[in-house]
Amino acid sequence: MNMAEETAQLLARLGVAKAAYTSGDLAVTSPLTGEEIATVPTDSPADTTAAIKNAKTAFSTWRSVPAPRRGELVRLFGEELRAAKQDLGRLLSIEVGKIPSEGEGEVQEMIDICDFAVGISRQLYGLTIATERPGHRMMEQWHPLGPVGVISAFNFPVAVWSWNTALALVCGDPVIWKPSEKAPLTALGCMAIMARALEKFGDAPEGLLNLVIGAGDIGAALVESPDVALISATGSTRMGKIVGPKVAERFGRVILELGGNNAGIVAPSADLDMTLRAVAFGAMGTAGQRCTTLRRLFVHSSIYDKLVPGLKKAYQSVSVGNPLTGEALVGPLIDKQAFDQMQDALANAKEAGGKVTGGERVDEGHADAYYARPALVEMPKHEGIVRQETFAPILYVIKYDNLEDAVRWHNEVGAGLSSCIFTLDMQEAELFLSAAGSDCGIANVNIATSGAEIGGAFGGEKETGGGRESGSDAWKGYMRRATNTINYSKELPLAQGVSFDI
Ligand code: UN1
Repeated sequence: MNMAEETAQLLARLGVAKAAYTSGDLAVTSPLTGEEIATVPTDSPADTTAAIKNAKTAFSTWRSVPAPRRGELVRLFGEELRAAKQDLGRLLSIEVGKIPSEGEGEVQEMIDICDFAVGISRQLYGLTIATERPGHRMMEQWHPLGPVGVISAFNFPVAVWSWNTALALVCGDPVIWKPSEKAPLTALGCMAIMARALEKFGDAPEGLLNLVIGAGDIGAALVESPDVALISATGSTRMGKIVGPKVAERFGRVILELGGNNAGIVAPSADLDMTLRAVAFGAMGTAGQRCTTLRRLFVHSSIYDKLVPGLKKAYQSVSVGNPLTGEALVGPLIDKQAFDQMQDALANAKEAGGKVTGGERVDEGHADAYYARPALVEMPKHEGIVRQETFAPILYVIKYDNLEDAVRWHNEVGAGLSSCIFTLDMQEAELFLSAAGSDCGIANVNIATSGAEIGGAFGGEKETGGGRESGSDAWKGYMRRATNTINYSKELPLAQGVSFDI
């Protein structure tokens, strides 16, 4: 069976109608081999406007469904995902090149957020607030916000949608999803899985969940519509710089999850064996294509020669190739453009005095598939290309002598997503986590930057966009807060002691 046939079989098993992947104008290729695996019909801006209208209508009823009942839909979706985990995971491997455990891991992340959101559906708490006026009560309520536009990227094509969707649904908001054009098949799979949950649920309004597939004009229709209360967008900082101001212009709300130039510090007391394994997954896992991928490593000079040779060996020996036909830990880059950007960055680093291990193309016998050996680059200084995110498996390594320098370099980049320190010294660990330490949305000790659990709020500062998704109280981003003051007395005392007797 060739890959197109397997893809068709998986999509059919997931419940996607044949016309949705056989009769379209958008060709979908697999990065594993570069071959075409499906064609998908695309939507127009007018289709997007229609989807927004449907979502708006759905909102008028969904917002009044009790939140725990809304949670029931998410619970059913989680059940359906459990049943479809293997098929959707496999489709993820084919469509975006993930190794099987990461493909299934992404689906597990979806299941986890469903469980989390079901719990949250009974915990949309507001505060009771002490009032200064006698015979009064003050409280806050959280109400549904409105339709949510989700714009997702190729690298976590379904998990990021599910973080947003599971929370949006329990919060009372319909969703319109624009997936990456590089990953429409897994999106179709998700909608088919959701359709089964909707059927079991019974009385959800039409237009609660919408999918629009296409290019930037579709995204623009979402971003510009005053009926889309919240835009949750994941992708490059360049994209965020366009989306952010456009939504701000109409006073819409955004959750932006943009670039990361994530770094780690390896201190003298670090457990080097553990550090090596953590760095290997953080920097080479998912072929360096996570927004949380470890991209810079500051290693104390006293242990540099103990850690870096071992790391180089790991870079030289890690298995790179098609993860579905072999045991590779590093799959392909998404496309030629990603490979070219990686090569440009490496050339640039070499010019600046960088010593490169790896980085070359690995021939898997497919002209249009781009496998690259991850690159470890020893850099003399924290300057130039090191300060830019390249969405590829490149790890820049730099020696440091005192922690203040390392923390300063750490924070000296545009993005502020994820960070880590490897140390057994609690003073160093606490300093790194303190207000004067890492400036990122995620800061870890003795684990690397990627692979966050859904229970924590996910997102980052500065050019990462400032949004928070997934766990903790990220649900508040999908609701509006109303402060209510109730006078149950027979008097009318004014706040701040103001008198206004007429
Ligand atoms: C992303 O790359 O957009 O922390 C999300 C992680 C995953 C999510 C990454 N849980 O690496």
